[in-house]
This record gives sequence, C-alpha cells and structure tokens, in this order.
Amino acid sequence: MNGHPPPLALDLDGSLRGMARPGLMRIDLAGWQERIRFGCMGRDWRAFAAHLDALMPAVHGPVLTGSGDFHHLSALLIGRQRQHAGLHVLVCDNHPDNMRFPFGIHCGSWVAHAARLPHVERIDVIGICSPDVSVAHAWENHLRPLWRGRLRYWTIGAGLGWLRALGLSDAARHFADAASLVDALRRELAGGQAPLYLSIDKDVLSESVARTNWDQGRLLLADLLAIIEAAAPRLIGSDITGEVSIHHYRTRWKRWLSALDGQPAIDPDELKRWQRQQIEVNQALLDALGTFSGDSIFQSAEDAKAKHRQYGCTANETDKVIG
Ligand SMILES: [Mn+2]
Repeated sequence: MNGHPPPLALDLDGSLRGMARPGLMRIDLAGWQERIRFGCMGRDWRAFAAHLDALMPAVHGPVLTGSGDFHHLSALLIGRQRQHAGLHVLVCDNHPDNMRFPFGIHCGSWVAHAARLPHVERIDVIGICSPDVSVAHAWENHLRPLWRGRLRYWTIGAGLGWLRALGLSDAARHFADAASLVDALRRELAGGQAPLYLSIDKDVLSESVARTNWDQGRLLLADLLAIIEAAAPRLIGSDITGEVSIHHYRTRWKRWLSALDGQPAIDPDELKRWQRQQIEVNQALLDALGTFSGDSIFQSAEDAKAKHRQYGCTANETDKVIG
C-alpha cells in the first residue's frame, strides 16, 4: 500500500463484492439498504449515522459507497472531517445533487445538507450536463447555498440563463466541453490553499467509460485522473460512488419515491458486465488517489486491519475484509 491508508467499502448493495484490492476494508451494511437507499427520513438517517460512526475506522483511504443511490452518504463522510476548517469540497457529478427533497435527505439533495456544515466553506459540483440545472427545473434547486456563495455549478453544454436572471452569475461556470472545464479547474486548484475533499459519482463519466442507471455526463477517465492529480496536494479525503445494482423496495413509500425518479430498469444480464467495468474504473481511480497522503498514514494493510478492530468494529464486521 506504499504507506497509504487502504480504501474502505461501505457495502449496502453488494455492488462491490467482486472488487479485490490489497488491504481493502469492508463494512457490511446490507441490513440498512432498504431504509437508506435513494433517500430517507431524518430519523432513519440519524440512526444510520450513529451506527456508521461506531463502525468507521479512525483512519482510512478513499471510501467506496456503492450505487449512486447512496451518494447522500457523502454528507456523512464530509461531516466527519470537522477537524478541517474551511474545507473545500469538489463533487464530480452529472447532477447538482442540490435539489429539494421535503422528506429528509436523498441522493439528489445531499449537497444542500453538506453546504450547511460549519466546517465546509465551499462546494463545487463539477461536470453537470443534467437537465436538473435547466430553467424547467430551476425552482427545484436549493438557492440558498448558491446565494451564500457556498456552492458553484460547473456545467458542460447547458447555459444557465436563469441563474444570471437571479443575479447568481457567480454561482455557475459554463463550458463547451469537458477538456475546457478540466483546464479551468486545474488552473483554479493550482491557486488554492484550502483542504480539499473529493466526491466522485461516476455518472459524471461518459457512457463509453462505464455504465450507470442514470443519465450520464461527458467526462472521460483521463479527465477524472487529471482532476485527482490537480487536487492531490491538498486532498484530505475522498469517496467514490456510482456503481450499478438492483434493489426491489419492500415498502410502498420507497417504491413510490424511486418511481418518481424514473430510473430505467437494468437488464440483469448486463448487470455483471457493467459492475466489472465499474470496478476497473474504481481501480484506476484508487491507484490515482493512492498517491495522495492523508493526514494519518498506516504502515501496512495489517496495521490498518488492527486499527479497524480497535475502533469498534465487531469481529463479524472486521472479518469481512476483501483482498
Ligand atoms: Mn450524485
């Protein structure tokens, strides 16, 4: 592991079970999938947060969270970085993940929650191509973090005239293609000082790189690797989401919620192939992320496992270490 903390898989949906990597730690959270997937009420969220807090190792590398239906876990992971005041969060995502959700928190609203954390100074969402930021959906976006200068959208292809009309021109940067976006981001990161947290939703990638069951963006793997390289000197933590998995909700309210979102069904024959492709992308991202130094470094994978036990994992949960 070259002295870098090993990655940690939060396994809610089984999508990462085919992934092997030396030192990879895994916490089995399958029992929470029904309650947490896609979105949940505040009560379930708080219970899950407390459960996860007790199991998380104090030190770990990049966190893999499974399907993009769990991107709201990033709000918890960023919440755990309290010691980094003035934290700047980079989210690579095809969607703003800053939409209104009246019931609690969900994978499309978590950015608004993260923007309220006192130690988070700014969030930049990079690579948005989704119509979520079009004028038809403008009213669904949380405007407060945009107003407060806490949140900025970096879009490709879509003009955001409605933001200008609201006097929010500074809240978005618009680019004709992925290459010019990445160039601008690299220049901006080179001039910054703040600690950085990077959250990657692989739906930001073109379908030619890896398939998700969402609408996807236009970045190539090389673009993400260039962003990681530019962020690396200041990176204090990261997570990766956007795997594909199938879950049939047991409760009517979750079936109703996910139907509202209109996600297309995944062909079970394609699922395995898509998951393998996703895991290859994960390996490339982890290789790149592995070159950054977190603020606490393990000497070895064995050391990591010992720490993992020490920080409250049950034997059952620690023993499920892949790789
Ligand atoms: Mn997302």
